[in-house]
Amino acid sequence: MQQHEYIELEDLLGAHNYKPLDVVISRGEGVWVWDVDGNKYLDCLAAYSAVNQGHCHPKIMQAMVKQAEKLTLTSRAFRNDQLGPFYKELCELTRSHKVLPMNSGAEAVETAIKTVRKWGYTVKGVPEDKAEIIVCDNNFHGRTISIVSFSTDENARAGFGPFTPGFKCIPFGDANAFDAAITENTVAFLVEPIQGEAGVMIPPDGYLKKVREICDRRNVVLILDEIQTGLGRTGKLLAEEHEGIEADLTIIGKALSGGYYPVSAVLSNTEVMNVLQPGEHGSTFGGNPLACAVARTALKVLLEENMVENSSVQGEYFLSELKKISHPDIKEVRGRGLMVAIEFHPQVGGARAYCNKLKDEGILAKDTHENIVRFAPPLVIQRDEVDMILSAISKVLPTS
Ligand code: IF1
Repeated sequence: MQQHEYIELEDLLGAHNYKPLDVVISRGEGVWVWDVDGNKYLDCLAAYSAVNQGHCHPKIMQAMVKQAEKLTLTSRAFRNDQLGPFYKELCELTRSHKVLPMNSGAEAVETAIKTVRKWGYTVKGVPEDKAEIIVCDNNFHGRTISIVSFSTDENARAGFGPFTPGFKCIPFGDANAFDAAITENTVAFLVEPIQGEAGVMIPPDGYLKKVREICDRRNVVLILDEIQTGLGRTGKLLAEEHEGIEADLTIIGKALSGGYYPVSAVLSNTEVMNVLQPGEHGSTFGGNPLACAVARTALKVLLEENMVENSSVQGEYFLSELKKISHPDIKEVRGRGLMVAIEFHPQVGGARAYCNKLKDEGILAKDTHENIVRFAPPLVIQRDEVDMILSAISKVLPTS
């Protein structure tokens, strides 16, 4: 089949809930992907940070095949020989006490919401059905009805009501606004350490430290959504480390499987998760042996191959070089580790046009919120490959 035939099939038979770039990818390896015509691209999206370990990491693939030949799914009605070791390795790595394994990121976010509500009623003493969770403007935590109920992005929520109550939105990055928004019914604060979809929005230094102190003082559970920022993306294993704090609940997903399988988890380093009793929550595939085997190896290679350190080193280089580019179209460049963004001035006509030009230069990147292009390549990227991104960016910026 020709590239256009794949595109026509997708457009004819698929729901139009995405508007992808017209590139039909058929193979991936490390930071590289190839389309059906054999054109090679450097992947600067890494499947929204689900492929931090690089496309088709051989060791994760081997772990998946080995486990798939033995046992894939038992349901949690029985135990299996991968779940306990997965819990142990994940808890040791993240200094957590407990893990609740799920599949998609949104499911893990919903799990955290259910858990803190129950904690509010059974431990904090909030009246039944009165629990409030504070979230931030321009948040992105997934696409379920309850999650889009607290989205401030009309694109994500319009037409999907009625919505789930019990959420309050405050400005991101403002610790005083958080303190002022807390009531006696507030059970938790759910926030991304860096807002990804919003366009790599980095809060002021000390923000999360202040939020941590307020949560301690006001008996509010701090939930950090590290589904995108976690597992090395920002140059630390978890983005919370940049502020030297620990969340009460941490949500991870995406790169937890290196892109091989939907694996997510809620990590708890306090007693919050103990409120859940048998039969109160679960999922058919949550914690299945294949997911656990894949995740164990995905975590192992992340550490063994120093991907977190590489994210910090290459990210610092990438950002420092980007900051040297002075061009009237560029409003700001920002980032932490290999979570980087270029914000263009509105009058340049949208970042999508830049993504199409970058594609012609062999770089795949994704625009967000009209004027921002995100660059989040796999954490295995090397200096010469970062230089290829930089040279492509310089090429596509019109000579003033
Ligand atoms: C799409 C965005 C990114 C996430 C954070 C939870 C989830 C995500 C911080 C839910 C998922 C994905 C979803 C995907 C595109 C992508 C995305 F553009 F939508 F916002 F990365 F920025 N918390 N993000 O980033 O995890 O249920 O998807 O496993 O929906 O188009 P999920």
